Amino acid sequence: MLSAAEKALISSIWQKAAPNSEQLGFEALQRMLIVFPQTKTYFKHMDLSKGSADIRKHGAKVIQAIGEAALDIDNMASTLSNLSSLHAYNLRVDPVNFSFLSHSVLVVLASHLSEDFTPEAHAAFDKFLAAVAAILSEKYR
Ligand code: HEG
Repeated sequence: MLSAAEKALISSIWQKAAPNSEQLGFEALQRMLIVFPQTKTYFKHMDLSKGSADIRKHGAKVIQAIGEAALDIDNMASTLSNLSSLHAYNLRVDPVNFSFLSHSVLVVLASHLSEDFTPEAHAAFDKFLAAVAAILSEKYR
């Protein structure tokens, strides 16, 4: 459950990140694939060489979905419902992998937003990403 203060922090962080979101998404996805190489098994059909157009394109899609959830936090479950079905029924992404992506997104936000990414903002965004992951995992099995 996100408090009103946490929702305000998430919204403010997203507003700062949004203008550069495609780059952020690319960096986060690339970081996940390098730091947690077991995640590569889901992307065998893509060019996973560093800086590839596939990583750039997919990273942009992922961060856009995170941004849509952030813009309408109170309706996150319905915003993400189709993606939840996709990940559970079609892609069958083991839910453990969501924490790898969340970690990577947090590191990239910290590196881009620097002092704006306060410990309180970090905590709120971590909680938000955990909520996104819970929604994307809830139809699994
Ligand atoms: Mg997923 C597709 C979002 C975690 C593996 N993911 C997608 C798509 C979006 C998305 C928007 C495109 C859907 C479409 O084309 O209709 N993914 C998304 C979010 C998160 C996440 C928001 C977590 C916050 N995904 C995730 C993780 C893995 C994964 C952790 C695996 C380690 N996603 C995955 C794969 C595809 C998508 C394999 C299909 C890629 C393709 O073939 O185009």
